[in-house]
Amino acid sequence: MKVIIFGGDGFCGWPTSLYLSKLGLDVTIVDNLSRRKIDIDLGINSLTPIATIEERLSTWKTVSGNTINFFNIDIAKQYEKLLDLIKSERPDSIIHFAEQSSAPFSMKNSENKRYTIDNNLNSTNNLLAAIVESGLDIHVVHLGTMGVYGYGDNGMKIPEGYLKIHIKGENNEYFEKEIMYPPNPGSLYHMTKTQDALMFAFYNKNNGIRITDLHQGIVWGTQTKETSMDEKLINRFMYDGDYGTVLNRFIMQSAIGHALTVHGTGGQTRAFININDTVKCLEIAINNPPNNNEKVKIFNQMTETHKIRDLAIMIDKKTGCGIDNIKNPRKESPENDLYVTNKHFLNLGLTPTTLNDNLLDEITNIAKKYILRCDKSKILSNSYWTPGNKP
Ligand code: NAD
Ligand code: USQ
Repeated sequence: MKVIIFGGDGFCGWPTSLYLSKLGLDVTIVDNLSRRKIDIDLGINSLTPIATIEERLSTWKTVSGNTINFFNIDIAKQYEKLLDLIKSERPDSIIHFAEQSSAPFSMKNSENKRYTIDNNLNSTNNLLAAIVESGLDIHVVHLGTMGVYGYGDNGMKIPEGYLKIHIKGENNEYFEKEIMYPPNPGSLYHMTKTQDALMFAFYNKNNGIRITDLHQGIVWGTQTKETSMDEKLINRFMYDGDYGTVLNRFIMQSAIGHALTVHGTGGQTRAFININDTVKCLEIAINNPPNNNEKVKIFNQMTETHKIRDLAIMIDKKTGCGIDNIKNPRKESPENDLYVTNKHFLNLGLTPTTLNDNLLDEITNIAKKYILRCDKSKILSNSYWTPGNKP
């Protein structure tokens, strides 16, 4: 099977590319390396030392014998290059990770707001338009987010994408309808994912493109079996206030004895998945495409839910680093529950990696190992959803 991975140099895309290459798939990466440029612009860095894309690919060739091709294309801007690539490569599947991926970055200032909308929506639309223009039957697998649903719905379990509703008619009769779950984004980044979902529904209805949209929770962890094969293959680990996600941030903070930066009371419940399960989910998704004429498949790609304060208590108990309840820089519910259905992936063979199994390993083998690379001045988030959220 031939697969192009858009955003294959990123935190989720890189381990997925190696995993699928190891399985024997013909893998091509497309990435404009914008994530590396943003690191330079923000003066931040991965805790783990990231090799250049050229070093990554040549090391992979040496350790695995497999070649991964790479094309530096900005898919939001370079439409003709994108189209030519799709026409010449003729992939069976395209995995689409290539979007600005941080909620705090998207809310930091108007430049970032405009960049995030422009980059993410044009990336997705260009990809879909190019598939239509190529005339090829390509399965698109997109990385969406759990945040399209908002978090928590008065105890109701969040379904996988679609909701059956009953509407009361004029004569008190009830009409049944299936709709997309109402979008409720909490940041401009999350909003781009809700707009992506609408584009998928349209191109699927109008052009019959086969699409799987994965509503992924917060990814934690760093290494997979493949990225551990050589230090030049190591995966990215962000801990800064823009790109570091909560659990990896807490893991790093605990390693340096920094009190855990819990926003508000930490009553927010979120969905999580380990990076090793992410790559497995991508394998499952490309092996189970929708049929022609099937509507967009939506899978919830998460394995467990936790309240942020419970995570902090768990890590504090293991490491004694302490907890700091700071004023929440975001506009979000101070408390929410979250019940999520994820039966599609479980039924297709996903065996979840749990936090309890791997948390301490991650603190010891990654955070403590690279502790000297940590820039403590980048830990606190300085992106505020509204001026009122400033401390
Ligand atoms: P990342 O920022 O590390 O990776 C994204 C990659 O896409 C980067 O390498 C970047 O250079 C590339 N890219 C961005 N815009 C591009 C463009 N216009 N053309 C070509 N390449 C471009 O992010 P990640 O954490 O690996 O996330 C991957 C995807 O999964 C994103 O769409 C993100 O929204 C989604 N996601 C991530 C998480 C998470 O916790 N990391 C959770 C849910 C969903
Ligand atoms: N939080 C803290 N302390 C911190 C950092 C975060 O309490 O130091 C809190 C936030 O206020 C929020 C929660 O932890 O309530 C999650 O924050 P996060 O930064 O880990 O996650 P988020 O901004 O939602 O974004 C991440 C990824 C994004 C993905 C999303 C999945 O960056 O790409 O789409 O997780 S989800 O959250 O399920 O929508």
